Amino acid sequence: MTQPHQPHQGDEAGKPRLGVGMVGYAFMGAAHSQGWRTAGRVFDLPLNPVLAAVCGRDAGAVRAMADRHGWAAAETDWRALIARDDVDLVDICTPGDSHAEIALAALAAGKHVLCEKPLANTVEEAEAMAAAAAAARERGQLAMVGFNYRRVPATALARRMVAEDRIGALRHVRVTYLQDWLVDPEAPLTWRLRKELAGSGALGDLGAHIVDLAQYLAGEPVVGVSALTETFVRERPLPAGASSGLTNPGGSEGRGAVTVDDAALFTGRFASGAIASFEATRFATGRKNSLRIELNGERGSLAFDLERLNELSYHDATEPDAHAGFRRILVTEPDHPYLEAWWPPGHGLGYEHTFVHQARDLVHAVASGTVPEPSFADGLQVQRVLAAVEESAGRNSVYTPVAPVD
Ligand code: SOE
Repeated sequence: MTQPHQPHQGDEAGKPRLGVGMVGYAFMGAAHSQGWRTAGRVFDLPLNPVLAAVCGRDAGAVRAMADRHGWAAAETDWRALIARDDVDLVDICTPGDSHAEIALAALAAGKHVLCEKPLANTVEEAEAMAAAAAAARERGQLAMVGFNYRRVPATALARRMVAEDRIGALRHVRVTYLQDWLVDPEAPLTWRLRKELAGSGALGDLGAHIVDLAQYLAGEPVVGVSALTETFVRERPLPAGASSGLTNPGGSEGRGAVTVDDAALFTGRFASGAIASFEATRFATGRKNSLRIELNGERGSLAFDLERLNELSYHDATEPDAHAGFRRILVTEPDHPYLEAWWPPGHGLGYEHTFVHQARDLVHAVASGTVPEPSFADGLQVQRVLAAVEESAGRNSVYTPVAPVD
């Protein structure tokens, strides 16, 4: 095991350098590249993130991606990427089946780690990763999970308002994440529909986001669930070429079995007694990337809709009935999370900015040595909820307890 990697000194920005090595280069790889490239140009960061090397199996494709997104080098072996001296932090953007192996190797090599969600494909893998991250923390290394929706300014503001006790004791959380890219029964059987690669379907892909967001905003863990899952289309055409998981540029060759859920519905209970409902599906015809969350408390409510991500709805129940009601907070002001560094007041942000904020927060954590959130322990907590959902669905919707992470 090598010593924790110290950022290299003296780059052209006059700040210590944080060399980033990324494994995986499809949709999430492009999103993370944008985050790393932009964070230091918008925010005044204590370290200068440098796009040192990107890794993928297809040499030509990964080289082209490196050139397009500004990575200095391209590798075809992730172990070689981890071993590079100019890589201080390993960013994992691969399908879930390789998260654990790469993260454990990177931590053992003394690197910091950012891992895309869901943390792993199984609770066992997530437990090993959380344990390795805790041990690495003692050596000064940090590990974070990429739940990027925490980094929309409006959701970060909602968290701040809950923490400031602006809605009082929490009663309900209502959250849905709806997409429709599988409605067509001829949509290809990409890696996202294969359990051995993706772990689960809509549950791990979309459900992981809403479980994390619900727990983050509530400020407490889900302690039990009751669930229902469904696979509507059980066989699909096999993709012929490489695919980002959402499209099928290469055409099709034969058919194969879908081995994950298409949709997951579940109810949950928080430690405080608040209750929640969750819906994650790839079959919500007409819904492209619709994530909505509402929290109802004793003294107020908050509601967020990703399709209107520069807004947060707030109802303050302590106001006189005559003029109380939901009002729209335009989350575009310098007082709002992350917005002091962007555009003049009133100018909004989009999906890609969440990855810039993620990079910003991780760079600050590395510089200050504080555990970044969501940590691998937070990722494990989500994984336990997902596993409980599968267990409950398998048992036909009986209440299933979840042990909270310490
Ligand atoms: C596909 O369903 C997907 O790209 C997810 O994997 C992402 O995490 C989400 O942000 C958008 O949709």
